[in-house]
Amino acid sequence: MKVAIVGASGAVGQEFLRILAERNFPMDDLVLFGSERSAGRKYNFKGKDYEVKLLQHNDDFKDVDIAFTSAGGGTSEEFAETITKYGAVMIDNSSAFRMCDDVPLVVPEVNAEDALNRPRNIIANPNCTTIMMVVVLKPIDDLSHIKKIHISSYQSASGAGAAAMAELEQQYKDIIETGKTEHINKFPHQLAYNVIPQIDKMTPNDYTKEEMKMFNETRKIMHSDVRTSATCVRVSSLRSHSESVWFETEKPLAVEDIRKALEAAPGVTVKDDAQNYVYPMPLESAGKDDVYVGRIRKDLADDNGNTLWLTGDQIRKGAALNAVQIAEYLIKVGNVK
Ligand code: 11C
Repeated sequence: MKVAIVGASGAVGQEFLRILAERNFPMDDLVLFGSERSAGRKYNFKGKDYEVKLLQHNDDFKDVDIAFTSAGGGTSEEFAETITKYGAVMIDNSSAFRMCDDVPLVVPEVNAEDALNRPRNIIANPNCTTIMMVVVLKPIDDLSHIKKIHISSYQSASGAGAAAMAELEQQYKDIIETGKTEHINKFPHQLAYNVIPQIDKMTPNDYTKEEMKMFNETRKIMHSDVRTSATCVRVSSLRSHSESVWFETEKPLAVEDIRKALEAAPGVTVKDDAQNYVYPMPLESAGKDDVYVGRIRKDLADDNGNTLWLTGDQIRKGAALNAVQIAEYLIKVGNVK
């Protein structure tokens, strides 16, 4: 089994290396790819150094079985054919193919089997905010169909990449030392000591692209007609996204039944004893695999509604871990070339 990582120097690329090693992913060889900026860098994987090769249109993917790509939508679009030409499965972290009819969009806890039907040999990894929400809502949807979702997200700097995390830290340092910061490149406004109610570009309906991803991707992954109305917000935590989620089910559900379903669900940890100050927070979920859930309670404004709070590591379950779990599933069912 030969594995390729495209975008090896990025925050998600680096997380791929950690997760593949940690999980002892069944592979014999590894090849790293990057842009001109990162080509030539070396990264250690299980005691051996690997040099990043320049991603080019050639036969470098001939022997590759699984390619994890995380180098932005433009690169994925440009190189998809080169990557998949000889039968490699491309598991893509960008938004380029997510809503294409001939590309499955997969969260293994929800719709693993969709990964088996991939006419272009591309499988799309959903947006991090969507992944974490559907992992938690799937076991509830199994109790009673979820018709509507309202969600407000609290997304960390990590969602905008490694350079954005560094920029947030620099902003705090600048402000503490000089009272102001000039470092505003990766976010549309200063993020330190602030929250920004815009992630990704605006669309004509006055929702952002990130908010529309939540609407569209949730329906595709859950095979559902659910309607999701989101406000996605950048906050100044460094790593791990959080979400406040209100959902309306066809039948009213008791909080205890929801809690039981979540306790039994794969990839979910319930941490819910708010009377004693126990609930999940991004500082704790950073670096962990599960999505953490708490504050489960009745919605006071909707008889068929409940509400909860969740938090999960955007770089792990929201990106690299989900992609690796898709690959593990394909290997388990013998569906790799
Ligand atoms: C963020 N969710 O937090 C974004 C990052 O569509 O894969 C991931 C964007 C995407 O900024």
